[in-house]
Amino acid sequence: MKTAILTLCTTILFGASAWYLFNSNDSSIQESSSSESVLAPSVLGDFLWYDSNHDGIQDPGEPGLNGVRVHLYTSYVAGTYTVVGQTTTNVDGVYIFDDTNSVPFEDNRTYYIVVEDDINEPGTFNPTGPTIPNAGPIGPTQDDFDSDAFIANGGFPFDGRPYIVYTTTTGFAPITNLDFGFYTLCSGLDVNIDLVDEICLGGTVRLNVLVDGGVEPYGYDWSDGFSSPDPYHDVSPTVNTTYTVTVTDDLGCTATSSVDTRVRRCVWILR
Ligand SMILES: [Ca+2]
Ligand SMILES: [Ca+2]
Ligand SMILES: [Ca+2]
Ligand SMILES: [Ca+2]
Repeated sequence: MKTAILTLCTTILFGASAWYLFNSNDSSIQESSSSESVLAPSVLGDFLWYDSNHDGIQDPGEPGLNGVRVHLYTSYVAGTYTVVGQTTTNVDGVYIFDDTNSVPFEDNRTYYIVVEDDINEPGTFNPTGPTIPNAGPIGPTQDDFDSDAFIANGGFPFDGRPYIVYTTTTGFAPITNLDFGFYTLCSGLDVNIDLVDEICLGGTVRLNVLVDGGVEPYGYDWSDGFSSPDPYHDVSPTVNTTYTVTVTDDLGCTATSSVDTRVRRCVWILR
């Protein structure tokens, strides 16, 4: 009696799979029916985007980031990290690690997905950093629409770069909710308060705030507890007082400025 040789081939079309059974007794080939399912290929991904409104959520109209190098690391020896996969985002900002560009994924292994390029706000030279991670309402689809990236800072060879840690389990399935959102850093926001002359005791003076850079609208929070959407604050100090304003722009970036007021008794001469 001859022994049948089982040959299992897999054709991968983004989740659609088929197997083929070769029978050496009669050289026939049996193909699986489309209704039969096998495990989908293991993938890790899949999105880098610019979080225009800095809410940590993938909103309609927010662009994917094209041509960004993404590497996959793992550690086979404690303290040593090896690149085991490399890819580049496509025109839609999508990255995928699978059998074509990484080692086969192992069960119960920790992988580090690292963005290797500096990111600028699309169309500008404004540097960006990772947006708010794990934002949005908790629910079964939260991870499909949030960002998961932090800046690495743990003795990794990729310290200082955006990264996501993911540990596989057994029966590993496609994972496409490991996403990197970026927003513009706050370096451009500058705040000053106009110089103030001496104030007569009992008088009022307007502190005017000048803001440069950042993204409107701004909010103004003062050291005496006053908050306003307007760039001024009318004050009536009775003693010399330092006022500090903290300006917050629409991206959540902040900048501060202070001014000293000097109070004196004024003598009014009536004629
Ligand atoms: Ca957003
Ligand atoms: Ca998340
Ligand atoms: Ca996510
Ligand atoms: Ca995703």
